[in-house]
Amino acid sequence: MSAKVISLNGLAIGSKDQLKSELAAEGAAGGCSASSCGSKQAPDDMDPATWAKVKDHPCYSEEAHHYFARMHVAVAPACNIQCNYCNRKYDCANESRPGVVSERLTPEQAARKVIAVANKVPQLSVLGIAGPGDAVYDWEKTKQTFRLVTQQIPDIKLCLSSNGLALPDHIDEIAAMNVDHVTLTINMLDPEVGAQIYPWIFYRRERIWGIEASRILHERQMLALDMLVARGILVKVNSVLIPGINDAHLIEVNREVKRRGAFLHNIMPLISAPEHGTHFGLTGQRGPNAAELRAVQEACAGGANLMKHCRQCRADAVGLLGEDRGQDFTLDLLPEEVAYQPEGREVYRDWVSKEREDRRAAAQGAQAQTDGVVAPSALLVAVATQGGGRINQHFGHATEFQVFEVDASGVRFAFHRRCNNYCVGGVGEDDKLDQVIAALDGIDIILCAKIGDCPRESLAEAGITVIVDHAFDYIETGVSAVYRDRMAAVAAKAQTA
Ligand code: CLF
Ligand code: SF4
Repeated sequence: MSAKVISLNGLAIGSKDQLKSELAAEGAAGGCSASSCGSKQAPDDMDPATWAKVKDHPCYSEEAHHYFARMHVAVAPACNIQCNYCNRKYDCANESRPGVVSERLTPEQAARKVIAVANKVPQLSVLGIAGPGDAVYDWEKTKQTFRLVTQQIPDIKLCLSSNGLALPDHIDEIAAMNVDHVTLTINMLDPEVGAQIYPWIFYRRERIWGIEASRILHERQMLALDMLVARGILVKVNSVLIPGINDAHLIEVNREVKRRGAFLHNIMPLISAPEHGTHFGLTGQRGPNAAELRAVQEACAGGANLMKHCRQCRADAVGLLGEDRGQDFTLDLLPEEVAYQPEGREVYRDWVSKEREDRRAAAQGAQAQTDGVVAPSALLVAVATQGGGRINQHFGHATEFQVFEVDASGVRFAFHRRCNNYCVGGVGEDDKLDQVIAALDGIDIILCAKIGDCPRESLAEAGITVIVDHAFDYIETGVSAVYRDRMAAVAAKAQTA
């Protein structure tokens, strides 16, 4: 562990005691005052070559998303299909949240932006192109961007997102460019289902409508998946869950993409509102609620591994998943010329590699203490974290909580819950607290670095216990400890009853 606290763009790294003293100083300077009222560790079943590909990719490894950042550059506006959940004026809904227009970039502008971000955000490990159209249909711009960036930053991972229709035409170039990760959005196997999602496709210079369009799209998507897998490229399949259209069908999709060798399946909730101007938004097609999403995910158990930590980020997102620093790097803020400075990323990687070993050992130690606990039920523990795999955020500053399920067999990431931060400028706002409590419905315990008396009491009234004793511990260590304490209390109560 490092001997002193280092701050890398807001992520304080150092020993727990050092971080605690930083917190005390910060609290004095304006943290929430008491008076104001989102795959696992290196899996044993993963071969070393695959682990080497995913260990620094925040989307392909749940563990990596605590440490590494991705950035998207919006260089690919053109698309060759129409999805009923997409309005072309907005970001591609396959890999982004519709609603905010991206700043479109030329490949040269994009390369300048990536280098500027790499110099300022040492966590950066992946460059993804996710639209705002289709990164493979708009191939020349995608290819040129990757070429310009890798000339300067050879170790950056390249990631693509596509609907798959054009992908077989570019498979050899994709493989030759060392693209290790490709996301295919596959919402159906059955063209009858597809016809309810896609009105048309543009294929071989022709616009094709209806079931025939979906039949071609399905065949091309399966071909794309097979070709990528055959070349050793890791494929994540994204599926948009559309209640009443493909919810039950996605279980078949999950089984089929597993059979064909997909690495991960990411089932994303449809985001639909009239103001997005999409067909679904305008016709009242709703997205699933959290319980419906979970039910489909649970029904997929035993099939392709599920990604559960997706944040449905924008086509120009920058930063750790769950944060978006895109507004810090808009074109007008970039220098005209920028040279890559590799030192920050190198120092950070060295630190991460030591920290990971330490965290893994701590998690194993915590689990060893938990072994033998008789568990009447699992607990859901929400963690306020700003990265690094630690419990290191004030309750009032959290704009999302990562929720872990824990029982006697271990600690697992379950899902995340978003909210508006309760505390602004050191003052908590009651109406925001009500929203945060609603967002945390069903949670048993919150672990955070600090909280005021007022929100703690309101949360207790809602049946949620807040614990700060594990501030700056690793998440697994803190979650395991509160689980053991809770189970010990349950056992003691049973004995006295
Ligand atoms: Fe981007 Fe997608 Fe690559 Fe990740 S996002 S192209 S695989 S680098 Fe990640 Fe964002 Fe979810 Fe996508 S959290 S929307 S899964
Ligand atoms: Fe929109 Fe992406 Fe679908 Fe194309 S593939 S229509 S850009 S959501």
